[in-house]
Amino acid sequence: MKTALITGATSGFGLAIAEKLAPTHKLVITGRRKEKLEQIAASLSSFNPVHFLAFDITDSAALNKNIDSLPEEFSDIDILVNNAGLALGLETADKADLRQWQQMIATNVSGLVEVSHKLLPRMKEKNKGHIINIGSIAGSWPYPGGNVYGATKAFVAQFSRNLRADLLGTSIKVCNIEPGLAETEFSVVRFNGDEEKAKKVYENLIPLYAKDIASAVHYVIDCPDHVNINSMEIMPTCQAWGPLAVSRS
Ligand code: NDP
Ligand code: 8X3
Repeated sequence: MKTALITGATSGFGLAIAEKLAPTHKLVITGRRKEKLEQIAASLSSFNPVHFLAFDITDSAALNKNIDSLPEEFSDIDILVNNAGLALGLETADKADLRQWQQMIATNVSGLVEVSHKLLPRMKEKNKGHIINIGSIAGSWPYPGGNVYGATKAFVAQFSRNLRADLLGTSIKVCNIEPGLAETEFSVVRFNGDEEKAKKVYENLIPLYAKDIASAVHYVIDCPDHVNINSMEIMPTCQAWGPLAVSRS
């Protein structure tokens, strides 16, 4: 049975991906909220063994210590879902909080890179593995206030493609999933716990739900060995591009 490690599995996409994979995979789930991880692990271990690691992905020492502590049964990671991430704020660049920018870079870029760097050598040694990064449409399509968040996801898109280039000739697969508007804890986090403001983002529309992204991950994993889905951009039907903006005097 394959083992999947899912970062950021305490809510949203990561939790839905864990629920989707639990019946057919051993799981390692991670996040900062230990109590949530405990509950989720207890519930999903009715299917197959689940191990949780509670650590902050921006803390390099904690990341290394936790991954190094994996019991033998879970140490061979076949599928890495690099999902942990966040957007903070929606201010234009001149008004943005520098610490929020730094936190997004530390989580969405440095954390993702470090977990990948940690697990790749073993995958290469075994010549097997699948890295699924959770990017965003914000990595391709700019919007006001997206500044550093979108830039972190553009990094994830190019990192995914460059991993493919480096891994050519191996059996290791890489995919970047790029969701659009999806209702999770994402906007509550972005707006610093303001639930009312977050709710408005999804008002009078049908967004993507976490289970939609879990189905996409399941599809990507289920493809035959010779098929690599490089990227998958997913929007709710109610979302599309508008015209480029112009400023008139
Ligand atoms: P949620 O806020 O529901 O989930 C985010 C997850 O990331 C949580 O499990 C959280 O766990 C974890 N996380 C955040 N910071 C850290 C950290 N420093 N260390 C460890 N874990 C961390 O949002 P989503 O499910 O929506 O987001 C998942 C991914 O999807 C993110 O990368 C996001 O950018 C991306 N995305 C989201 C979209 C959306 O509209 N919802 C659209 C496109 C992409 P904990 O708090 O326990 O640490
Ligand atoms: C989340 C999607 O468009 O709100 O990555 O940035 S968006």
